[in-house]
Amino acid sequence: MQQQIDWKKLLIPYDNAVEELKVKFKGIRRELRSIGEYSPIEFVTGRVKKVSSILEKAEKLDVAIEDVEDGIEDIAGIRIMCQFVEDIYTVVDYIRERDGYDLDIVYEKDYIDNFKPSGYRSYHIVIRYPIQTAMGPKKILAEIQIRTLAMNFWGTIEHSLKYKYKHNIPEHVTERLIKAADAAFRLDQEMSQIRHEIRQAQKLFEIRSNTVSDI
Ligand code: 0O2
Repeated sequence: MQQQIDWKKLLIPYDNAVEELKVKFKGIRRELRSIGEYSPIEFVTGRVKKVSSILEKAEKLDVAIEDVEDGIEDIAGIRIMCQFVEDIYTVVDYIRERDGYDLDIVYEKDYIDNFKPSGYRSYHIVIRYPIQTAMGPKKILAEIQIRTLAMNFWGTIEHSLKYKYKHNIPEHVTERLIKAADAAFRLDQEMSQIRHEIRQAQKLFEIRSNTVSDI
């Protein structure tokens, strides 16, 4: 007989993990900017998967409901957005440096070098993250997705189209999406070529804004 799951209770540590991880990565940005350094992190978001999505994914992956905590790696997920592709790998290095300290890396998936047939690009790191619960310490799985703003723009739109078409996006839309993913990646490559100029301009603009707000 299928075990009754208390989803509210099960998801509390995941909620806490998402909040903690968001604070930690936003903290890196705040720290770097406060000392006048460039931050490879533009912004951070996070979410806990909805129960309906957990159940859907469990069915897709053939994971028993009582095994979802081990079988589904992205119940807790955070997304780190970067300006440039190079920044993604800087953030990956930050995370690798933390391996064994406040998180354990389980594995990494580079969907930038190996983009998906859909056109999806992003860097994924699955971690085990220690969390303190009222019942004691617990290590949960979480997925960190690191991507550029352009990759995020594409991913968000494709995700909503998948939702609209219930995963059966019409062929002509799929073809457009693949072209759009390539165009977004070309935009990232073009921006990378002039990233030093962009960064200098942003720094100047920031100094000017700070001076104006000081008046
Ligand atoms: P949600 O709503 O974002 O949580 P696979 O079976 O190998 O294709 P798998 O096992 O689900 O993929 O794991 P993977 O590759 O790590 O992908 C997990 C998450 O990456 C997805 O979660 C999405 O957030 C994102 N993702 C992966 N592929 C695509 C894609 O083609 N398009 C978009 N927009 N996002 C993608 P969920 O559970 O699918 O959705």
